Amino acid sequence: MKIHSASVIVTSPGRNFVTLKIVTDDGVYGIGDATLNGRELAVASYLNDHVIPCLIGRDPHQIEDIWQYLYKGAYWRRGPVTMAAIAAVDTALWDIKAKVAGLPLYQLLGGRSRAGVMVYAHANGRDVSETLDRVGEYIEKGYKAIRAQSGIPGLDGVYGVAKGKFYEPATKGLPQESTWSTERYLDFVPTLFEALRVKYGMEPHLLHDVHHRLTPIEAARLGKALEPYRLFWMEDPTPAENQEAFRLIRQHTVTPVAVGEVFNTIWDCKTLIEEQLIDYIRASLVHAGGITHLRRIADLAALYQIRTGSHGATDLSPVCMGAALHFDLWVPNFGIQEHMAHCPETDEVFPHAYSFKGGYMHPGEVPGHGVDIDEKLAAKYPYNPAYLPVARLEDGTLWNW
Ligand code: KDG
Ligand code: MG
Repeated sequence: MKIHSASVIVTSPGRNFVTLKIVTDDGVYGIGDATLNGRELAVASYLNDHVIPCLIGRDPHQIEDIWQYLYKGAYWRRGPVTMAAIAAVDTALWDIKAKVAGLPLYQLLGGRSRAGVMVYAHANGRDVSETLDRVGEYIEKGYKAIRAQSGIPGLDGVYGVAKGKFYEPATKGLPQESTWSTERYLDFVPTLFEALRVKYGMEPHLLHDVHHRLTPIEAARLGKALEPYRLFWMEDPTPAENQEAFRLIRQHTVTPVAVGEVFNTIWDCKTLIEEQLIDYIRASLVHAGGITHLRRIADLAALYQIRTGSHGATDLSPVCMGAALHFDLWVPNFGIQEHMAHCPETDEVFPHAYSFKGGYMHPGEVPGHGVDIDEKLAAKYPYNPAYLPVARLEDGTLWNW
């Protein structure tokens, strides 16, 4: 069996997605997500101009060799563009292998380790009362775990809070700017979680995303203040380029910490894992080199009782979601999976076998990863340039969004 051709499909059914399709000379095809929010065309070009020519004629079953070839062969290692491109190839090849075997992908990874994949939903509101209502709606729908984000008095746009019906940070035109105040945030967040625990008790798992906004000592203070509300996790408290900074957070608080949605490789989390500075690793299939690399990260994490909690925002396409659910069903040290529902247009372009029931998702039993792309429909939604926002402090200093 040989790789006959490969193509990149860029489509915008509600938001932008980049998808790689690899076709074999037997007519079997596989697809992989290559979406890098706000920088989509860089990955499309990397695939079209540099990766696809190297794939033609190769044996699609040699997933490991192709991964090493693309990683080591480029000479320039790591980075979000390179690793998203490699991830797309890897996911498409696993899809092909599972289709040829006639098995759902999780069976090739070692079979299922659990009955379903616990997912967390996103609840957000302009103020505490609206956020409380949204959390209640997800509890009604059967979710066991919910992330809560709220507007903060005195700040215009806050990360994770929708202006309209759906939260979607990437917008048309140049990047939107919002104002950030750590002081206002730190005073506010414990009041949100206190209200949530008073209303819903201790049972639902509650999560919160700090989105890289704090310094280590501020993160330590927040973690300590949130301890009475027993969060499932506090996410990305401080930018994680400096992995050593988490030592300080760890010394001060027992609130569990989740990090890694912007990571590309095992090297980004080596210290965090080996020194047990985090509790959940959030690296995703699409941004960390596909199944082949994510399972190396998960295996390293398992040595230190760190569990997975993969990124799953709407900018990770249904293709990533489907493949991630197979991974999650298998991975022994699974923790939780993020799931932000896609809009109906996206779901139509990417027909999928995965489903949700009672707080858990299941990838389905069809051969492969169970997600397809309707190319005719995809062509009706041309690329729509959009940027993620930036944040500035009240005095105008550029901050971490
Ligand atoms: O593209 C950026 C988003 O995926 C990110 O802001 C979402 O932080 C995020 C999350 O936890 O889902
Ligand atoms: Mg996040």
